[in-house]
Amino acid sequence: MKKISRLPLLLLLAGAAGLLSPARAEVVLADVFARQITSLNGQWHVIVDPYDTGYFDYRRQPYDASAKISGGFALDQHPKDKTELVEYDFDTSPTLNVPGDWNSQDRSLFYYEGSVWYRTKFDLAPEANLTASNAPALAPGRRLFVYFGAANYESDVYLNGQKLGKHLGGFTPFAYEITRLVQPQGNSLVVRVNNNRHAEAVPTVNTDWWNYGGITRDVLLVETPATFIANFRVRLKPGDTNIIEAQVQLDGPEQTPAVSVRFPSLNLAAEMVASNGVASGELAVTNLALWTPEHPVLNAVEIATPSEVLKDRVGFRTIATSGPDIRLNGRKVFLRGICIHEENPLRGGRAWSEDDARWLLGRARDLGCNFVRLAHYPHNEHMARLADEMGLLCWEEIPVYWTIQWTNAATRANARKQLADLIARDQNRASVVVWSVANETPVSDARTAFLKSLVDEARSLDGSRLISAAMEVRFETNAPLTKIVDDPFGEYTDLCSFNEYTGWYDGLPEKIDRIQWRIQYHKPVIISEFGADAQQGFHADATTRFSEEYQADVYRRTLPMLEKIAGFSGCTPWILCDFRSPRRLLPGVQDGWNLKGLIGHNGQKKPAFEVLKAYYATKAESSN
Ligand code: GCB
Repeated sequence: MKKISRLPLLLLLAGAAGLLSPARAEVVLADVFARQITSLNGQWHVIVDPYDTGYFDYRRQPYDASAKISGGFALDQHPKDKTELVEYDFDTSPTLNVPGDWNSQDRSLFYYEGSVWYRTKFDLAPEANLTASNAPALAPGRRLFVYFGAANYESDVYLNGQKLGKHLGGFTPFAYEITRLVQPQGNSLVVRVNNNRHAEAVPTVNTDWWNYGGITRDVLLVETPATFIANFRVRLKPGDTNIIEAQVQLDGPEQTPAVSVRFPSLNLAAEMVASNGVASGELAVTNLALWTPEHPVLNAVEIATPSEVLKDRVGFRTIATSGPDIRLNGRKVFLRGICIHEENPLRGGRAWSEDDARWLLGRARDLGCNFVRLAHYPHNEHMARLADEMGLLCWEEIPVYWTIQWTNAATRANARKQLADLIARDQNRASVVVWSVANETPVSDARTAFLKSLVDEARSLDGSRLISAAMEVRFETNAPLTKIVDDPFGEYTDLCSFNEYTGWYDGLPEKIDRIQWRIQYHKPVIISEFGADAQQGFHADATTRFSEEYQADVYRRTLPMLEKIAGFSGCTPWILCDFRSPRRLLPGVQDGWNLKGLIGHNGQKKPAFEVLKAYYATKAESSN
């Protein structure tokens, strides 16, 4: 059992316990690593439950259908005596590390899709400090939350036998209040994580990446005052680089407290008063050093209420398009990018830690990138935070991938929530310049209406970034050498981005040299994918599939072909590293890996890495 020292007392101006909102609704807790947190990461006991025995009774009715849970693993029971029948036991069950996907931790779970129950126990107070068994777990007026960075895909969360909530979506954070449920000692936190694929889900059943299941990111206890800063946004006022706009969102009974926003190193501060739990203000600034990939200037910021100070480091920059150009701080920029999956090929499995992020972004840096596409779902928060520090622009994306149930209202609500939660988490990251709402979706009216609603949502939540999606290219059968980009959805995006696989899915590499382009949009063109599979270390001539020579040839021919496109403003070839995919089954070659990485799954670079690196070096030089 984890022992956690008593959370410190703090005098508060507001927050009678009786006014606190009840647990069970999801709560926004942005900038979570800067808060008063206690990690619940570590070994959790797990029960692999392919039949959902712990969730449903034998009539297939969920045990948690009513407020009082009627049975099942959520109760984390032990027999009271030798006569009682209890057919599970977390204490004697094996353990898995949290964070971590189950697939890469236990060979028998490699292909597993279904439910796994996780349980950890924690104390808030060491035994010696307890004077009575009913001693309060928390100091008066304090609130406590349990926060999950992500769990894939469906999570049912229970504390001490009470349901906190159900979360859908494998890549965005969620948190629940546990103020009234938490005990000084012996708390049982149980999570059923289910990664079954569903047609109506986001993503749907068909993807070209591994369906890693489990609690894949940090789990934290977060303590706050009664009224706390749920989120904040500081950014340049659109159209004016001499004004910083600040907005602070509070959660709690105090709706009108004083709120200050300070930038100590800039000698700037604004005092505001919240109204209905939201405070807004502006700070005039002169000669602000803007964030750029070359000089990623981050400024300390402190958001304060009478009961709390939340700190962060933020950069300021502008991003806009002008006809076929992308302008960063008003200067034309070429995006030297690469796609990245959230996977650490060396360790195997989902990437989640700051070290993983450092490794992945470090390799992008080696390649000469100033841009990364974090495909195809929200990556962990460390990625954008580190990109802020390293000066890497980011494209962030939600898993609206290939086919989705375009007319299903629940699917649309799910996609919108994932988008909103991503924006809420990363809206203060200067590195993030693109919100992408989809990848390679088939053209239809229903799909375009679905995606348009996501664009509207992104613009209403954050109109300060570019909105995009990876679209597809087509050609007429009588003119296979003319590639056409005329997807009607391109009307609604700021960038004209598309994936293009001439030389791999379409013909041999020599075809690349003969391609002409017909692009309907007068917008910056970003090639969001191109590439070819290569087995690291396999050598042959440049027409032999899966050889390093073939892949390098595709890169050598594609780059000059892209230069012919009017408005060509950048690319993110597919992909930095080989990654696991259950669709890639060629024995002895793929064996469950998509081999389009510029780095193999042994960490070795393939020759195409150097081809792209040399190209990016010339692009970097010509932009100086
Ligand atoms: C694509 C998809 C990407 C695949 C890639 C491939 O167009 O967007 O998810 O992994 O092609 O390797 O086929």
